[in-house]
Amino acid sequence: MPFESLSEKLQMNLRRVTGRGSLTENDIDDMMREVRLSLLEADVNYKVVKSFVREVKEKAMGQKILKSFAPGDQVVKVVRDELKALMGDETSYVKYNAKSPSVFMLCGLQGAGKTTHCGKIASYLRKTDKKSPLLIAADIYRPAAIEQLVTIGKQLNIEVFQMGTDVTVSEIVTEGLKYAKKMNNDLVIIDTAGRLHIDDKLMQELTDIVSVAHPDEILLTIDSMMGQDAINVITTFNEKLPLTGCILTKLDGDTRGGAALSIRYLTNVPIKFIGVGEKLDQLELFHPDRMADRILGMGDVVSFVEKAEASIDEDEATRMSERLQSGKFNYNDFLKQLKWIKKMGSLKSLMSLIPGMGSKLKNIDMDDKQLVKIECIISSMTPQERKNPELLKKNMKRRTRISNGSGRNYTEVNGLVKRFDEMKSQMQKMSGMSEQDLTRQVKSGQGLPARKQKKGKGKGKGNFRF
Ligand SMILES: Nc1nc2c(ncn2[C@@H]2O[C@H](COP(=O)(O)OP(=O)(O)OP(=O)(O)O)[C@@H](O)[C@H]2O)c(=O)[nH]1
Ligand SMILES: [Mg+2]
Repeated sequence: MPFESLSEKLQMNLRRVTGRGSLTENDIDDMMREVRLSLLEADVNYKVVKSFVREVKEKAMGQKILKSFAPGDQVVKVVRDELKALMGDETSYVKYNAKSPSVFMLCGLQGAGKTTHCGKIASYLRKTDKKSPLLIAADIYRPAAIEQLVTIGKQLNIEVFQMGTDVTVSEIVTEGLKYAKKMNNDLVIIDTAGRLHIDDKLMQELTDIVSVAHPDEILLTIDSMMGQDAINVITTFNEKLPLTGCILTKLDGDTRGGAALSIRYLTNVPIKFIGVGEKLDQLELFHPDRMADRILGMGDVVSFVEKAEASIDEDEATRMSERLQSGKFNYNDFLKQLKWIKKMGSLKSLMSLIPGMGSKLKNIDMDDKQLVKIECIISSMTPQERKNPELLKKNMKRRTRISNGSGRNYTEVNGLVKRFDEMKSQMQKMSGMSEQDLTRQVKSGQGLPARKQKKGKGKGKGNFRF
């Protein structure tokens, strides 16, 4: 698997910061030093690495992130987003001609995968876009090349147009296009000859085909095993031919994958497809976002941050965090937190993103039924009571009224008030506590706040109950 080693190393470095409630510039510097090394080892071009590291640092050091909730997780997301940006941000799809047929031409060095990918792409687009493709065999230097394309055509049940090896490629393409019109093929894919090195004769031939066929797509196949040399090949081809994209082949091999991360940034040629095996269905559209996720393998963290960003207003979150720390936290804030949690979906894993809770309460269990109960009880409080939790302390009359109004029994209301107070004071304490202190506290059996100690249950993680 390409990227395996890169992926492992990046994850190892990033896992160190995930879930962290606070990050310093030094932490980010240390992390980025390691990230830089991992990228260079994966054969990513040094210019690309340099720019990548600069961008990530700049964004990660931003006050907005350092001061936000779950800064560690947000840094992971910055890394993901920048990886994606390196690879072109958006998926780049093939473009068809309004006039039929659309013409695609594949070119590239010897053995890069042109002939195979003519078949793969034809079959892919027949399936996804209901195209009716015709393949043109324009590699006249090896008789075997034509046979290879014909065999692929037979396997896929796609017609191959060929005129042998005794005519010029321009003639073959001209006749092939006429044939496609006659047969109502709306997509023509031209297979061309490869060379060991780029030479003028090859380039001239390709230019001839371009002037005859006016291709809508000129796709360069690049063997991903080439590593950094790929950049030179693309640049040279692109000087002579207006490339519309490239196909990165053999990504299933033991390539380190660096080319995938360097091509777009250095050549501005988008990667449109990736070849992931010898079989004719082993072709994928290239999606920068999915590739970034595949490399990083930390979709969990990234999607938390995205969900949290979507459902929590950042200024509101900062205000909430300050209220918590200053002890002004009331039932309104609490209810707001619960609503955020609900909006975010899955509960337990998202606790760490709630402002003020940080990663410290990650291991607390709270089930969704509890939430509904709590919401009921708080909704039956008067606005004054919600704003000022003190009013409920030692006030049986108010609690009875709330119990009647919410349909929850008196003990439950009592429980909520008690736990709320405990939690509030514990959170205040914790906000000044380091992660180590907290671990020590949990290990020593003191437990986490608002936790009912039950022997043998939850392995010391505690249940968050009201
Ligand atoms: N593993 C793997 N092998 C591939 C892939 N694409 C092509 N190949 C293999 O690579 C070899 C060369 O592929 P071709 O399609 O013949 O390459 P070409 O560019 O047409 O080669 P020439 O016509 O000789 O220039 C074949 O054995 C293919 O099966 C891929 O994505 N993964
Ligand atoms: Mg070939």
